[in-house]
Amino acid sequence: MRAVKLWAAFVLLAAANLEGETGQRAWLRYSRLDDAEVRTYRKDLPAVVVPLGQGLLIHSAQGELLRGVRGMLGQTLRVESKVPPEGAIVLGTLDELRRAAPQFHVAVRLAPDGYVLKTIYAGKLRYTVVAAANERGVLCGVFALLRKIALGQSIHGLDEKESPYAPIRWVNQWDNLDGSIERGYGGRSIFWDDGHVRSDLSRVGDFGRLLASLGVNGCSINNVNADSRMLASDFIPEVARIAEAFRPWGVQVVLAVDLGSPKILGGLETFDPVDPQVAAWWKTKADELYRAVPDLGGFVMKADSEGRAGPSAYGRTHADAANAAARALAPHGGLLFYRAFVYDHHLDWRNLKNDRALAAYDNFHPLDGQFDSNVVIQIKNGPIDFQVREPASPLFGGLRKTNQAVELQITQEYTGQSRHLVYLVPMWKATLDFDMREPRAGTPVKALVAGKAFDRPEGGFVGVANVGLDDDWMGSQLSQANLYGFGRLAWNPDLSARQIAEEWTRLGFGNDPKVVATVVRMLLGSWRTYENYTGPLGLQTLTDVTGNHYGPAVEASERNGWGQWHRADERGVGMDRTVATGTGFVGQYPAPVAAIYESLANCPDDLVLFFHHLPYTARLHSGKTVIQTIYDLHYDGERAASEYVNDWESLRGRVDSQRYDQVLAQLNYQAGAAEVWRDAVTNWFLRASGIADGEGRVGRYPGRFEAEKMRLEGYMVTPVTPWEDASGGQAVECLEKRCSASLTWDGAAGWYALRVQYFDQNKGVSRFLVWVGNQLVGKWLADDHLPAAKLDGSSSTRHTIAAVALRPGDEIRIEGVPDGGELAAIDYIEIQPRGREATGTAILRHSRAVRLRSVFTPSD
Ligand code: GCV
Repeated sequence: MRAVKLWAAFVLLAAANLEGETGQRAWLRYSRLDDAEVRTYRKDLPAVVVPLGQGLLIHSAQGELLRGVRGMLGQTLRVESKVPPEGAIVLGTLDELRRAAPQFHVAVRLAPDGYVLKTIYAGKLRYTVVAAANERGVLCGVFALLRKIALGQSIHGLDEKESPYAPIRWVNQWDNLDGSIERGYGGRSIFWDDGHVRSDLSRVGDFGRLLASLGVNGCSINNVNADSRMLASDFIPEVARIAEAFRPWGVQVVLAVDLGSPKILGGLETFDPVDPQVAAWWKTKADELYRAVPDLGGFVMKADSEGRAGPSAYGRTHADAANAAARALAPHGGLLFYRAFVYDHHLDWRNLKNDRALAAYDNFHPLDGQFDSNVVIQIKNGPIDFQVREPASPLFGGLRKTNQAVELQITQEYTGQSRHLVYLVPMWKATLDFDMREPRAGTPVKALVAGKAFDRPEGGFVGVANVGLDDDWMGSQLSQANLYGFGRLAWNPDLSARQIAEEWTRLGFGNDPKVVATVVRMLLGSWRTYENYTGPLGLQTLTDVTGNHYGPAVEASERNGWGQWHRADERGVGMDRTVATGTGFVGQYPAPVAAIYESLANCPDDLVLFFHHLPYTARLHSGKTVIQTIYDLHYDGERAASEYVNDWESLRGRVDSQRYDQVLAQLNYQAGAAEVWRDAVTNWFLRASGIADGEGRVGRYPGRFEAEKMRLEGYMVTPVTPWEDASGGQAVECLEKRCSASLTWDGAAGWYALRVQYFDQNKGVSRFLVWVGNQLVGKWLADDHLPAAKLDGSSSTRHTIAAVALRPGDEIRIEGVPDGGELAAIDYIEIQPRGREATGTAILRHSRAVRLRSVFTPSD
């Protein structure tokens, strides 16, 4: 009986919490806990809070504590300025605490930003102490205390001490001053609009709070492809406003700067970094900046990369360039981050020894020891560019006398652009935990970047966040897990991917065990799923590397200077990077690591085609051939993606309706996109290799009718480029006002799902109507915002009509009504017996059906 009552209470409470949420509060929702938990925490938490000192961050910590306790426990703490003769929560730096409450005897050694949470008894009185080496640490401690409450952890007898793993925990934003964000998927810039700082910076404050809750202590506010205007004197007050919005959260502003600034902006004749005039310009500029923003974190610089100005213009080194700006920052305590993402994008692909992967190490290893002590080399996790899987960059092991930081990409550029669920923490862990065996075995990359391995003064973690003004910050609710995960890993890279996923799910969606188990399972499998259908075995993301980096395009990374090659041809696939016969990249690793990658016997299957060129018939460690593995993994990936829809549907009623619907629509889209990827890549390799799929799937699609083979009225057949992005390599497009494509059903009578694969270009909103005989059975708008103007795998998407009764002889007719430059193009229709179409049901029920009612007039 008691269990029934508890269950009923849980359901009621859950229902009360299920009204729509936008996602803007992210993991700081502070939703009301259930009554039993409220009772426990009210008992364990004193009623009074005592902030020690007048500091801005102490004030934020106090405010946050009040806000969190009010939200989760429904009570308002009393604020006192002195430790009272009753239990209290005491917040302060260790120095303040020693002064105000010497009787507490809190004596610990903490790194900057580290904190202690401690329950202290004075007679019968119980105090909860949040103390830290500095004010930011106090704020971190308060967020940690609130997190414990939200996660349902005991705060009864606290005795915890935490210090961050590394001093640098920064995010970069690639925001342009016009308000766009390079590789940003969560809307327009929170900082800039139309060439100026936004008048309303409330989202900057909100973002600062999210970052502070994770212990992130710096944020660069403009694109690394930097506009030199950032440093203009009349622009500095705009930067100062952003710094002001971040300041209460202890987040330091960082600027991306252009090495060419002394010439472009300063009017000098040169930007040669060793020219004394140039050095003087940097110094004057830094002094000016620090007068306006005394807590500026420093600069980040992209030079000699992808067309940016660089020291090579004057025959100088990267060390010359970095040191010139770093010396101007040094007197103010500022850091200069110099990006190791330097490579020649005009490489000759015909030369089999050329390899972009070599570039970072080749450029920076010889300069080890020549950088000033406030320079940090910012190194992407892998040697290429944020691909779906890369080995750890060998440069992490190649710098002994230079500070370094790892650059991880939170924004999902090559990993589905927030439209595909990809939880990146396992990928980052694979790099951070990788044993570089330098200087000795047992040296993970995280220890190298944190400066622990070679005792460097600076080091740590940088994440390219690219949040935007969208309510959900990232362009999708589930992508927030990556921002959360970055921050948690930057604080403590020893946390497991599961631990972080579980924390994030509980904080974001509550403690319902089914929600937690389901979401965590989806998150943890999602990288592998995406990798399987986009580029397994180390092939990297098989996408358009010189374009939108989104849909399938197997050959796009071949035969161009950008160098993301896989060298697939009719005999085999993979990039030979061995020392013995390839580009020699393997030789950049310390010898024990090189021994793993150089030999086929040791090289893990996951990276085998990154390091070796193999015939399609070669057998992997798994015992399967290369080609069969490519086929199988793409089918596995597509199947796993379609199962996410069912997984998520099982949470209906347990997650608030707004986020439930948004995530469901996203997962439905992903399931369709995964099939586009699967078909594109497997057909490409079938054509290249001439070797059939042992399971007979590739090239055979029962129930699929190509649009180009249907009866067409007005529709014209058109080739699709690349050919693998459309079934049969062709589609039909409508150059008239209205066109139709029809077929006569000659299958058995029964219930069927009709799945229309069409193209939703971003040039208009075309309409589609599906008729069976004279009956309209489906209609929708092509109104998604996919990153594609042309017909290809990026614009290809699907609409499913869940259950239609068909009889032999029925005419099925798809009508398309173009709009703007969008030509209502169709690839094919698939007719599947109902029951094999679980994902389609969901589309109709949850995403489109609702919209259809409002956008079509009854006469349609
Ligand atoms: C900011 C990749 C991205 C670019 C990005 C660059 C970089 O090439 O596609 O958009 O530019 O990396 O990290 O500098």
